[in-house]
Amino acid sequence: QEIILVGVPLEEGAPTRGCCMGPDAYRTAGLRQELEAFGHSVRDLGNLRKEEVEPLTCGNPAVKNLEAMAGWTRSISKCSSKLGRDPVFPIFMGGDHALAAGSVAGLAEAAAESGRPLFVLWLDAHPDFNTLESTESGNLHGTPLAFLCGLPGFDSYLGEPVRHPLAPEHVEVLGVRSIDAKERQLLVKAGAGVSDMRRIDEEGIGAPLRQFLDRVKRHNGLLHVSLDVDFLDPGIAPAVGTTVPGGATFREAHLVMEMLHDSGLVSSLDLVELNPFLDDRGRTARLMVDLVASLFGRRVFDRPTRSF
Ligand code: DIR
Ligand code: MN
Ligand code: MN
Ligand code: MN
Repeated sequence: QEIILVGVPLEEGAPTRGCCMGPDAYRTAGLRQELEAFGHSVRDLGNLRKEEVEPLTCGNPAVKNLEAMAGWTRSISKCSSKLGRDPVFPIFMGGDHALAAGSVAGLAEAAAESGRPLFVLWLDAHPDFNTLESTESGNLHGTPLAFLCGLPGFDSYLGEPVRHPLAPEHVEVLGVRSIDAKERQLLVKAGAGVSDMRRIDEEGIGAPLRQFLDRVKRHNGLLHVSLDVDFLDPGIAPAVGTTVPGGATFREAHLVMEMLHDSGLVSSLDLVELNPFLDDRGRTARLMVDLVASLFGRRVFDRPTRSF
């Protein structure tokens, strides 16, 4: 299956500038060459641009860059709904996590036509489950998952409500260690799956992931993975504006990617929140490329097939 790289130089959702350089950092770190080296065919479509939109306002004065958010969501979702209908594997190279509002909205449309349910694995220190009303920071990268689950108040993003909201029970947020009070209420009420760091410490990161993958498999689902750099511990991945201590280790992160590969279920990927301006000689970008390699089958030894 051909891998399609799409650059999305969006940075208006994050509090710190610099995510606009993310797509080129992945190119410089050799994402394409790494995948080609073990036999995948890769096409890089270059970078998307945001659409111009009508003037937009909302009731919460804290909200920042709403028009940019809407312009990006519309252009990204058009691209991703097209790619979702093709027999390709899209990788969206961000850009901050606001990107996922567009990538997943478009993929959800394509999935609805295919008749298969779309599942989403959100690898992140944060659940990104704020609404335009609940957000205190006003940074819209904290909102895409609430938007995608169909919470109210987001009509400005696409100019209409999201057409195919995710079923919250088809969502798993893995790695959470920072949440806002109202965001927690919204997330619990919606009933999306969450595995926080406490659960990962007690059970190991493989247990919640295996349960989720079993569910995807039983439903014959498509699986989108949205990987936020801050899922990783800041000690190994400093290039992100919103570091939170206590993140996934090198080995946990690779295990997640290897299990995802073995499941054969993953159909699309976001790489988000990389801020090359904050990196240390490119090591975060290179780690992200290595994680993608694990997701696409790089391994030390083959394993006996496990039935997921
Ligand atoms: C916080 C932080 N919940 C917010 N969110 C972040 O601003 O809404 N998401 N950093 O990645
Ligand atoms: Mn995020
Ligand atoms: Mn995050
Ligand atoms: Mn179901």
